[in-house]
Amino acid sequence: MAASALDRRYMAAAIRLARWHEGRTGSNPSVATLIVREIDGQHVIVGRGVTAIGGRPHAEPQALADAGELARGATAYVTLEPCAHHGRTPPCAETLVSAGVARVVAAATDPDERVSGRGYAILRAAGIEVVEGVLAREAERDLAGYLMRRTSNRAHVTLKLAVSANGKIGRRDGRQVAITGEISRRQVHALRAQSDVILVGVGTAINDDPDLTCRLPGLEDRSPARLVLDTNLRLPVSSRLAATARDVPLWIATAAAPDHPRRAELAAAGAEFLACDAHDGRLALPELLEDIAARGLSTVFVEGGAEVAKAFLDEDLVDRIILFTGAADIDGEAVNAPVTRETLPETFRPVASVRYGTDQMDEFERA
Ligand code: AOF
Ligand code: ZN
Repeated sequence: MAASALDRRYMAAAIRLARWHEGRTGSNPSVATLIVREIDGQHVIVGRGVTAIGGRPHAEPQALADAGELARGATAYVTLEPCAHHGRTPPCAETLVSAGVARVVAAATDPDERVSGRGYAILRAAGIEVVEGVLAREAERDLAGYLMRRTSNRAHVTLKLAVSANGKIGRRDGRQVAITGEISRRQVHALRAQSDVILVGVGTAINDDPDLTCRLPGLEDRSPARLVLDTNLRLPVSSRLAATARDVPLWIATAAAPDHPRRAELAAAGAEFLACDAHDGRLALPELLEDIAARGLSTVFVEGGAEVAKAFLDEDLVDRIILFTGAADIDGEAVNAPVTRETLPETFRPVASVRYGTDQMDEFERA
């Protein structure tokens, strides 16, 4: 049986549920399961599960435990193919079989080599009807970081840019200027909370002296690691990034010699170092993204500045662009945005466009 409108509706609900633990499941993707059955001619959700904080238990056993005996003969909606490997618990595909579900509707296929296709095979071998690929694109968008890490062994990159109405991202003298408003600022903090790593160049770190934390009420403990690209170790120990390194991880990607004097000072402040190769004074970004992925981290949120944004774009390492466009111009000597809505590479297609007060947010992803 093909997917029905009802299947898409429940899958959409499962995808929303999976977002609940986005960014909090370690190296595991946050996925969700809904158990749905007919009771007195009505479809009812009888079990819900989302990958637990830290990554275990998986979504399926939690949803099945929630449903209890009502799982027998029901339909399970899973945003990712159920796993087929033995971890600390049996494979989720086998748990679904034991619980006696009649049907499994799935969105994305799991590229994990221990799973890929095997989860579905276990279900089918047990006589369960499997419908694959329902709202796959939507689920894959949320799982983009995990899927990129599994298929390409590198972290997924989102580039955030705040651009004035006349296409500038700041003043040339470095003096700070507000481009976007309060609603956009909060959206950026929410985006930070969903990421595994926030990345800036050392120029931005010195000039703006940012915290790069998530300061939304209730989400203060959701700040990811902050990573500074700092070829020659110029980040001052007096910077706010270094001053807060004991509370929120600070990583410095550098090509500086192991005995560089500032290294010991920054290390004493709590910073960690990622050794990088540099070519012409620029850090090797593809290798850095591989390093990040090897640490089990999937998503990098690039917040500037212009040179860093351009370097990621030039090397075709940007997977998603989030462009905030303010209503006002930046007058005088100003820095041109590396991209604007008008000059975006053709490889990007629009996926969302929203007003935040007087600002415009446009989201694009690699086609
Ligand atoms: C599922 N349900 O909720 C999630 C899955 O380290 P482990 O044993 O937890 O396995 C991690 C792998 O489990 C991960 O790479 C992905 O393939 C799968 N994630 N699978 O059935 C879930 N989060
Ligand atoms: Zn599992």
